[in-house]
Amino acid sequence: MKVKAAVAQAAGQPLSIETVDLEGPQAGEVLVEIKATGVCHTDAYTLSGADPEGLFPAILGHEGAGVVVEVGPEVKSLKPGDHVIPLYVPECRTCEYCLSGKTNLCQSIRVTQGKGLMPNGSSRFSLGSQSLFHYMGTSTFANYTVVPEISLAKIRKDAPFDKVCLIGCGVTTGIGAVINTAKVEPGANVVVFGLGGIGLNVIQAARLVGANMIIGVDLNPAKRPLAEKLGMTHFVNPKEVEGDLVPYLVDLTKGGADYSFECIGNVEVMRQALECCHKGWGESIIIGVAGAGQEISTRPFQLVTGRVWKGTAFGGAKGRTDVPKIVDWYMDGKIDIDSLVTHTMPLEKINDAFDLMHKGESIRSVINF
Ligand code: NAD
Ligand code: AHE
Ligand code: ZN
Repeated sequence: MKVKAAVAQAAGQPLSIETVDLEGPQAGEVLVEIKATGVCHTDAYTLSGADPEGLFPAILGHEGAGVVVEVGPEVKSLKPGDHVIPLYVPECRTCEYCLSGKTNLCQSIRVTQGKGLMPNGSSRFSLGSQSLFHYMGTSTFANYTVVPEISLAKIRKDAPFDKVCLIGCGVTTGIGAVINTAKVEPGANVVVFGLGGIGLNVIQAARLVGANMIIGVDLNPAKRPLAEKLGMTHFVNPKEVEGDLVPYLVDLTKGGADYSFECIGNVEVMRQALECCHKGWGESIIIGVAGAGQEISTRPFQLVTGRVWKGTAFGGAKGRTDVPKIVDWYMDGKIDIDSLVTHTMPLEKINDAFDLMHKGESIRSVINF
């Protein structure tokens, strides 16, 4: 079938809106009509050329929601008409990782997903004679996409696509990092570096679990009002701090953060996030994605004296199990997604979403198809 898609032809170039060909779903695959998709910083990261797994030409996008149109052979859990959120971390429920009880990182299709291909090693998208790569197993910057069955969370039908699409990445990542990865307890002091789509969800989850101080750190003061609305108790702009940021944060928290979260992708900030943690027990969670070749460093003494460095992908959430519950939380008014959608636009304007992100003017732009 012919579908409308934003194609990333090459690193560093704007997306081009094209009519591309999409083959029907093969065994274990599902054709989904995408109704809405958010634009996450990771899409910009891959488009920039900084992603070692970045492939071009590709159809990016991994924060979508839509409706099942057709299922391929052997698909058992979904049928046409079901409402779904595509998952860049699948949940097969049979691999060693899924069965371990220790991780959400299902590995059953990770190799082909990282190569921009469906599990059988081929692409469903093409433009003329050129095959196009899938992205993160989701490719939501198209009005129709083909996704493996194990990469789809079935959600309730009354949830609005243009809001719950953010549960496909930003919301689940930030909330899950607090609840699943850090397991922040009531009364904890939390420092959040980066107040974008991810950091704001860390903040609203920290409030939800009853954290005490929720300190937001961002170079952009325009991020402050929404962060306060979602639960931030203190704002720190590193440009306004006299001297080093780390001792400033240790003083502010009277000994250091119980938990810190890096939601930027900056390896220097990752070090600050670890080192502002409380001696003996403070845990720092890396969420931000750093560019190819970049590395983190600290004095090993920081870890010897009890600080803990962790990372999290998709907030440690098992998508098919946890995403429908997070949709319920939104529908029950427990979490705020509406405030995070600062801009909406049609697919034709998707490059504006990247411009707004780079200028620091948006939290999430949502593309409505
Ligand atoms: P965003 O662009 O919306 O937000 C980033 C924020 O960081 C901005 O508010 C910006 O002003 C601030 N910032 C930049 N440099 C800073 C600095 N040196 N000090 C303080 N603040 C600074 O991005 P986002 O969509 O929220 O994504 C954040 C990061 O999380 C990205 O690296 C993204 O790739 C990553 N991410 C990871 C996962 C995961 O599963 N681990 C999921 C989604 C996104
Ligand atoms: N491909 C990059 C890493 C990108 C990355 O870390 N992706 C996160 C999700 S970011 C969503 O906005 C993730 O889930 N990673 C786990 C995984 O298996 O990809 C690289 O460095 O190669
Ligand atoms: Zn994302």
